[in-house]
Amino acid sequence: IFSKQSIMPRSRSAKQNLAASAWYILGAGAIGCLWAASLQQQNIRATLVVRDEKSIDLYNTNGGLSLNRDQQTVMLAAELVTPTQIDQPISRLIVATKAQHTLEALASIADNLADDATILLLQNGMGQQQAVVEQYPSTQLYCGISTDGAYVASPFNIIHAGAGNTVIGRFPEQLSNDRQLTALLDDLPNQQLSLETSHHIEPLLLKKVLINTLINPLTAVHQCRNGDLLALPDVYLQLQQLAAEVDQVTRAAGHYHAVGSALELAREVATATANNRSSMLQDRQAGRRTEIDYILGYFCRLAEKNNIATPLCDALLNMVRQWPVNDQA
Ligand code: KPL
Repeated sequence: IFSKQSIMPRSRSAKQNLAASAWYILGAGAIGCLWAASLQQQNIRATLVVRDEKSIDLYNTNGGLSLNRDQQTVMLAAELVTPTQIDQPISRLIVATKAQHTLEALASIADNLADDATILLLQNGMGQQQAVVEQYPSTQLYCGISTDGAYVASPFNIIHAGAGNTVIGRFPEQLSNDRQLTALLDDLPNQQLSLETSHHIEPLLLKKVLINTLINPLTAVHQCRNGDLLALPDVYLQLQQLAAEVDQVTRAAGHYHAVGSALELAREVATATANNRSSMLQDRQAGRRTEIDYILGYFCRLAEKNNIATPLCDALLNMVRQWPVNDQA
């Protein structure tokens, strides 16, 4: 592979950054590669942890990590390792796997994970955050909620199609962590990506999972784009029923004030992302396991806890869980 120096001339402060310990990244999908590339562009070391040598071969064949942004393609050299090749303590870790793979991915590098490591989860879904807190209680956990649109055109070729922003906050929320949050942002690709901090990440996570609950399963079931949820009358009827069930759940759980009317939220997002194929639709069409248990499943568990009947939520959950999965996908 080419040397990093030939790709990116470094500034003095960049050299200092490169001397700092690397961010390790679990999950070499669109978001993991986008962040690896953006970190490298900002001269912050990034090491992608991949499952096996096959991924390293694919990376080498591609000649590195290619990022297309604003109609320009840059080639970058991230480091790639498999879990068994890691020979240093990991003090900074980004998890960009699918929600359901979080614990398994963390377990693969747990021997190297520093007790007080900073972990940043860049994922959809709800439930995995609490699981990480319970299994790795002495780490510093942060969550990022992103509206960046990125996809993998082919292995290690990433298209950053829609520049969004990422809001990052401590999980569980903590008072007066201003300095830590600001320091974290300085250590992240804040010149390449639009990053913000929040002291109240939990309502934002809830809102995001609510959006995904309303949009993703229905678009995946009907194999339609987000905007079709409003345009197709039969599908819109289901969206209304789903939203009514979700409102009952958020009211009973005391979250309604934080998230508001589900139908309004769904209409707003389906309009703004009308042409998108939701991530769950993409997973279904590619034969990948979906994140349903951490999206709609989260609301079904909340409904059960609060004794609310949610027939449509339950039916959709069962239906999506049964889709065939190709483990090679
Ligand atoms: O986050 C999304 C997803 O597809 O997972 C939305 C916001 C629904 C956009 O497609």
